Amino acid sequence: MTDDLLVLKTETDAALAAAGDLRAWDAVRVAILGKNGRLTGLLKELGKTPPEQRRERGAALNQLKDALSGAIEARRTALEGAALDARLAAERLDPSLPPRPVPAGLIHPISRTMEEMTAIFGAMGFATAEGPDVEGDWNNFGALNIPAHHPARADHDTFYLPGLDGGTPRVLRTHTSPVQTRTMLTQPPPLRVIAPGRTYRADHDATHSPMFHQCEGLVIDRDITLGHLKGCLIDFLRAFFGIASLPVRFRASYFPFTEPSMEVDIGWNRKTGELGAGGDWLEILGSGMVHPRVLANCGIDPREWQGFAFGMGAERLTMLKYGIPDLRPFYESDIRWLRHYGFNPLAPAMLHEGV
Ligand code: 2U9
Repeated sequence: MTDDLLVLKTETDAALAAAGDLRAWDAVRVAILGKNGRLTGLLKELGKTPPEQRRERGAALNQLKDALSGAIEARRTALEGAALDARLAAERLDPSLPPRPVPAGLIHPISRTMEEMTAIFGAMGFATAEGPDVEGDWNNFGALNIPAHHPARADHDTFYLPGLDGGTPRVLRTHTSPVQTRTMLTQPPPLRVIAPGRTYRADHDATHSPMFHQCEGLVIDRDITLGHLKGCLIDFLRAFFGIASLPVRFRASYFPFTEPSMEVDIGWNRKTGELGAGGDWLEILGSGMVHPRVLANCGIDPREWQGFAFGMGAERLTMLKYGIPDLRPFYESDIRWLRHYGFNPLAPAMLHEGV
């Protein structure tokens, strides 16, 4: 090998040895084998070599090219191995270490209320049922004895959506009642279900949100009476608010889907806002015996089966239970509000006495 080729070999070996990572290695590779690299330059000059020396020079250059390519590849393998070793060392896991305290998310108060309702009614034997937010007009209104021009429709401020294939308009459910409609149509009685979920009404001010949460309940069996309704709701309210002696009052009312219908009040102190005593009454939910026409609409013979139903707003119950004064922050995702009113997900909800 001529001197210039020996120099190139020595300098390349030194540069490769000095390249400490793959980026430096690649710079060496390009400087030698690249389009404008030193070896590439020598190969291009071969044509200018006098013909009598060309054969020998060509063989020497080829030999050097093989040697340099081999050295460059060997260095790459070594650097990649070292990089992998370093990564494995840096990322080593010790599964026996105790968990680090991670910043935990908090349970939204509405979720907490829905979980508590599910737990309390679940302990009384209620199953939880769910249904779609977008409903057919009949499931949301017709089945519930609210026909097309019934004045109760006006109270519901309904969001309408176009019908499928030009059919009747669909609605964003204005209550979770269509879940019970679906349950009655698909499951034979006796039934005991609650339907917690999102509901929608075109109403937006300080005390109304266009999306809110309800929990409704339905019991269908033989020989169900108003006494069952009263006992069930009194037990629920005392368990939910954690007040064993909470006063509960039933007041005659009207809903198209129940007959008779009753609104339910709990005792509180209007001045202090304290629940339980104080001589004042606060409306908290609605209820009634399922209207025979609703049973018949859903394929259940009202001469054989009776039932009761109830409905409550989760926001209202949550605000009263936790002393939350304003409805709007429920939906604003303000992290300071959530830190204040949220619940630790690792602390299970306590069931109060009476359940
Ligand atoms: C079927 C039959 C009967 C559900 C009921 C109420 C009374 C009621 C309101 C409470 C506050 C809605 O969120 S709110 O504005 N609900 O007063 N709901 S009885 O009755 C049904 C449901 C389904 C098949």
